[in-house]
Amino acid sequence: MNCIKSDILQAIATHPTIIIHRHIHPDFDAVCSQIALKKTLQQSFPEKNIFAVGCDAENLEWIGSMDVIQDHEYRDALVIVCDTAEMKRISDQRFQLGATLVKIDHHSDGENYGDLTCVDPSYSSVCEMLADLFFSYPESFNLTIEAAAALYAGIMGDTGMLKNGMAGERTMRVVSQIKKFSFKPERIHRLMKKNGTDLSKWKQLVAYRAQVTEQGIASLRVTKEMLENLGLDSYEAAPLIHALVAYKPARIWVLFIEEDGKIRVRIRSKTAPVNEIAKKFGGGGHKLAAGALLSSWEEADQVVEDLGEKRMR
Ligand SMILES: [Mn+2]
Repeated sequence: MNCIKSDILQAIATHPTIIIHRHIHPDFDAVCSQIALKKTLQQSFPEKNIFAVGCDAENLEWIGSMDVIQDHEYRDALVIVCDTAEMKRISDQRFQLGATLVKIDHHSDGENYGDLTCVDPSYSSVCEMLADLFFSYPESFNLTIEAAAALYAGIMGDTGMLKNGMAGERTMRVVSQIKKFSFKPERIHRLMKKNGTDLSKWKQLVAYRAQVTEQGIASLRVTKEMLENLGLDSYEAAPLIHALVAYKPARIWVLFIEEDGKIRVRIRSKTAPVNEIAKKFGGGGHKLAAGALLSSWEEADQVVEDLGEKRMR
């Protein structure tokens, strides 16, 4: 069924749990629409359970992180899929487990899926669609600064910073409404630029600083001091994991980044499952991509040691 804005609001209002998906290999609009919807629904419907799921997107983590949820959460849930034209491209195929499925997309040539299908190619982006929905029902939706910033980044992403011809009159109108929230566009522009696909800027750092153990575990430790020298914050340095995978041949890759007195670890693996070890250190994730927050560099050594033992078995 082709749906209108009020149908989306109705679907949201009548489900206790809402799980938001988007496509694999996410771009700005995919993750930004997902996070903006999650934050807005959390703020507007505090009694509901709201989750955003899908594969990790480290270079977009500054927008918001993904939730790791169990299958049973899908019972009675409304599943909303953002920015994804075809079902096979939906990240986390459990979207099918929900009670009701809604597609929100702006691609004209997609597949017709979902109990409700909201597709309108006249929008530049799904973020513009959501902004229009939120501003159409101000009594139902409460935006936060984080949600506004994510909507802004998603619109900037799909319109090429308003330069690629996708931005229309409505785009400009919602951008001006979003801008009433006091986020810093210059920070978003900087983060968008830094988190493009150009990994070559990290090549030397990986070459000089990464270590590989006999067991094939490549690790890179980014201290607070290194971050300062690089002029980055801990989120901006997250894409280093891609550079580590790209430039350091190994079986398992481990990136440690110091943040606020703790150490964020990201683990990627070619074949050996690594989520159990992430779980052991209070984290989680998927079989080949997991992470945790550690309290010391000694724990970081322990992670590398444990991964090495796993490899030997
Ligand atoms: Mn899009």
